[in-house]
Amino acid sequence: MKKKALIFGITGQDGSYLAELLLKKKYIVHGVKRRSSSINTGRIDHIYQDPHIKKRTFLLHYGDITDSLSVTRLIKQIKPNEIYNLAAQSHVQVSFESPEYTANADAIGALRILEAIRFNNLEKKTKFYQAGTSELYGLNEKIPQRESTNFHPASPYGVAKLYAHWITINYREAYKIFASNGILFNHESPRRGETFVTQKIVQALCRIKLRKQKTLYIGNLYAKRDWGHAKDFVKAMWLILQHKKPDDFVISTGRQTTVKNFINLVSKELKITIKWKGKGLKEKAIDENGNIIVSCDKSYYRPLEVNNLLGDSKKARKILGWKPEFGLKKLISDMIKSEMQRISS
Ligand code: NAP
Ligand code: F7E
Repeated sequence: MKKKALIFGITGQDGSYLAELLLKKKYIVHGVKRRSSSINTGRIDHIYQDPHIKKRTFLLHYGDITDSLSVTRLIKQIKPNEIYNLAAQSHVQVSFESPEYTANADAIGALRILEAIRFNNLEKKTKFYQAGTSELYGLNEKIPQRESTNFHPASPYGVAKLYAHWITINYREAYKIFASNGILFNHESPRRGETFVTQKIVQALCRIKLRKQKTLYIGNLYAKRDWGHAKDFVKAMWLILQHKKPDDFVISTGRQTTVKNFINLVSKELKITIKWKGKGLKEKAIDENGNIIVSCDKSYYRPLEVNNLLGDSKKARKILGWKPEFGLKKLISDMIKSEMQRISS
């Protein structure tokens, strides 16, 4: 019998790569998409339209993680072997502006799924993966951050994910559900949302290269992130649910880069020569002809910043045998290639 997986957040960056991975592994993949006023299936249309994937093995359902009835009904109908909860309001800065919605989706969303597993008596059948985040570490800058590092979230997003992390552990301990947390550090790809910093930088610099845009406006240049490729990270999600017992794992590359250096690397790859001048909000990158290529804009600064993230994924590497295949250079060249194709088409 084929295994059945249910992915909440199938239309997102990770949902789309995870669906591809599970279909390759011969799962029947059910995905939950939410109603939106414009089409939100751009990242998975190629799967749906692929003639090699029989319609019966990739099925989409309407639902919403803030709607208990739809969550419970879908889990009752599908009775999945594995549930991946990737659905979230995933933008840290937006969470300061929509804190209540972020809590409802990102914190209580996890609870709704866990309760639905229990309500439908699926504790022994259904494994649960919760999409945790390095944002849990927040203001704890003691690096590298690992499973035993104290959490100190620094945004409504981080605080909501902290609840989801602990409710996952609580349902594991109280009801013996196979429920695991992945604590994933930043991961990017050509399918990354356009308002996250890596994609924003790649898209802007590609457009500047092609003279379709003049300047990239950016926030804090000195935040440090441990950036990996989403393709590697969805493999870790699957491995976490294949482990013999439920547990929590940090997933990260173990390499750290500043936002400023990410801009330098993308510029170099695109052969845009830039020089940095000024300090603070007046810091700018200027090209050989004196054009301002990058300029700081206060509106992209957050009420509270997470400055220093660097993960130690030794546990996952040792126990799950996971390791990333993509380095930062390959990630950047993938993102640039895909953006250039997108612009030219
Ligand atoms: P993403 O691209 O923003 O995707 C989020 C997904 O959640 C989308 O499919 C979105 O649907 C869906 N969603 C949002 N609100 C929903 C709701 N109320 N009901 C149902 N679905 C809803 O995020 P991602 O980068 O793939 O990340 C996947 C998960 O991992 C998220 O939980 C995120 O918080 C977490 N995470 C991400 C990273 C990272 O660096 N990427 C690191 C650690 C943890 P629409 O397409 O309709 O918006
Ligand atoms: O910001 C700085 C910003 O929005 C990265 C989500 O997937 O990863 C992601 O959260 C850094 C921050 O990602 C701009 O202040 C500067 O320090 O790309 P980001 P994030 O906040 O790290 C974690 C692990 C998740 O779980 C989240 O779901 O870049 N930054 N200038 C900027 N950030 C943005 N977005 N836009 C700027 O213009």
